[in-house]
This record gives sequence, C-alpha cells and structure tokens, in this order.
Amino acid sequence: MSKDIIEMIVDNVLQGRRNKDDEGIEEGTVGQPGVAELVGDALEKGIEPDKILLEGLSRGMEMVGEKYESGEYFIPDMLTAAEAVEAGMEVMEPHLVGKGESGGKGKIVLATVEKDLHDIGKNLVAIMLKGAGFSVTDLGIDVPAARIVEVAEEEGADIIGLSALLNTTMINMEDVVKELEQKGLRQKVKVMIGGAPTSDDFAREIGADTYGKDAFAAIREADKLLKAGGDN
Ligand code: B12
Repeated sequence: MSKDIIEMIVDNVLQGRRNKDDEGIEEGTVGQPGVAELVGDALEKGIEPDKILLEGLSRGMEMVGEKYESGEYFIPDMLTAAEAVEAGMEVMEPHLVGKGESGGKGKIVLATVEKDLHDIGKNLVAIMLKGAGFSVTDLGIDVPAARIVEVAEEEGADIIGLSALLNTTMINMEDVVKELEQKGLRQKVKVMIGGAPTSDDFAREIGADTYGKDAFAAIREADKLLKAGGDN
C-alpha cells in the first residue's frame, strides 16, 4: 500500500465511503476498502485508537466541513461523510471502551441540545469518555432541556455533557442550567459543554461549569469536575 492508512481513512471519509461496497465521489471505487475496513486494518496493525480517531476520522470530518464552507461540498456530501465516520466509530468502539475502569469513574448524561441534529462530535466524546472509565448515557440529538435533566436526576448523574454545533442552538444549553436550578439540582450536577461554536467564555456566560474543546479535553474536564466535586 503506497498511501499511509490514516491518509486513506481521511480520503474515504471525504469520499463518504462506509465500506468496500460503497461507490465514492470518484467512480470505480467499489471493492476497495472503505472506512470500516481501513479502521479495522489500522487497529490490527497496532495503530493507537486515539490516532485513528483524531488524525483519521475527526480530521476527515473537519476537512469535509472546510469543503462545505468553501462551497465544494453540499449537504448530501456532509451526510455521506458523517455515515462513513459512524461506520469507522462502530469498529473503533470496542477497542476504546474497556480501556478505562468500566464505568466506575462517575456518571455522565450526554446529549445534543434541542433543535440541533449534529452528533458526530458528541458520539466521539461518548466513546472517549466510556473508554476513560465513565458510565455514559447518551440521549442522542435534539433533546429538550427538561428531558436531559429528568434523566440526569433519575440516574443520579454527576455530570451533564451538552453538545451544540449551531449558533442558533447553543443558547439552548442555558435552559439546561436553568432547569437544574429550578429543580434544586444545580449543586448536585455539574454541566460540561462543547461543540464548535461554544467556548470557555460562553460556558461562563450561561453558568455552565466547564467547556471542552475536543474529546480529549472532555475527559480531562470531567476528571477535574469530579475531583472538585469530591473535595466539597
Ligand atoms: C456534518 C455536518 C452536518 C450533518 C450532521 C450529521 C451528524 N450526524 O452529525 C448534517 C448534514 C445533518 C448537517 C446539518 C446542518 N448543518 Co451542519 N455541519 C456539519 C459539519 C460539516 C461537520 C460537523 C462535524 O461533525 N464535525 C466533526 C466533529 C468531530 O467535530 P465537532 O462536532 O466540533 O466535535 C468535537 C468538538 O467540538 C468537541 N465536542 C462536541 N460536542 C461536545 C460535547 C462536550 C460535552 C464536549 C466537552 C466536547 C464536545 O469534541 C468533538 C470531538 O473532538 C459542520 C462544519 C464544521 N466545520 O464543523 C457543519 C455546520 C456545523 N453545519 C452548519 C449548518 C448551518 C447546518 C444546517 C443548518 C444546514 C442547512 N442549511 O440545513 C443543518 C442544521 C441541522 C440541525 N438542525 O442541526 C454550520 C453551522 C454554522 C453555525 N455556527 O451556526 C456548519 C459550521 C457549516 C458551515 N460553516 O456553515 N450538518
């Protein structure tokens, strides 16, 4: 193989090829390994899962974003690329989960906020947190604040993790903080936010406890929050 396997993963995310049966943007690709097979090969070759995630799947999706922004790609291209990333993550998950202390570190309820359908970043965060030993309940996309808080209460969650990718939906994160306050749970449950339009400043503005730039920061920040909680 002349091309580096990580580069091939990036290429196939850009082509939106989940597996060998998919046709990509370029014709004549059917039969060649797609993202799922390439991720499997990379794992077999002993390439670190973190590298596959960050430099392969995540990088590929970032490049799709750049192409969308420059007008080269359209929404259907984003969707097929997203499906290819999902296919790769499915192969990755068992290799990441179980690296940690299998759920013993603390409970996290994770969701993409109401009216937002983006979930690739959140799913990556979920996999990495599970791999780091947290127990994660992933509520999916477009989840109303009341539902997130209800589940966090039922499950006795330590942390609520919120994702938003749109300028128009990030503000819905504040509703979760308010809902926790209204239910008298704010002292019990920490709130960690993330997603491209969010920031440390925004977290402070809406009264969240912390912001994580990426899936690795999510682990670091969750660890810090639990440590701070434990010291109280
Ligand atoms: C894929 C994609 C889609 C897919 C989503 C598929 C899916 N299953 O997720 C589809 C096609 C559905 C889509 C739809 C839309 N999209 Co879109 N989409 C993207 C795209 C290209 C990539 C997002 C992505 O997956 N990135 C890769 C992941 C790995 O990165 P990430 O999400 O940022 O996550 C990382 C961190 O942010 C962080 N993180 C994320 N969540 C969390 C949570 C916590 C707790 C923590 C700690 C960290 C954390 O960790 C992650 C891993 O490192 C971006 C472009 C971009 N540059 O981001 C546009 C983008 C987000 N979309 C955009 C828009 C406008 C839309 C639409 C409105 C388009 C339309 N006209 O219909 C719709 C809205 C649908 C809706 N209601 O949500 C804009 C948003 C502009 C804005 N800031 O408001 C962007 C930026 C593109 C652009 N430049 O115009 N989109």
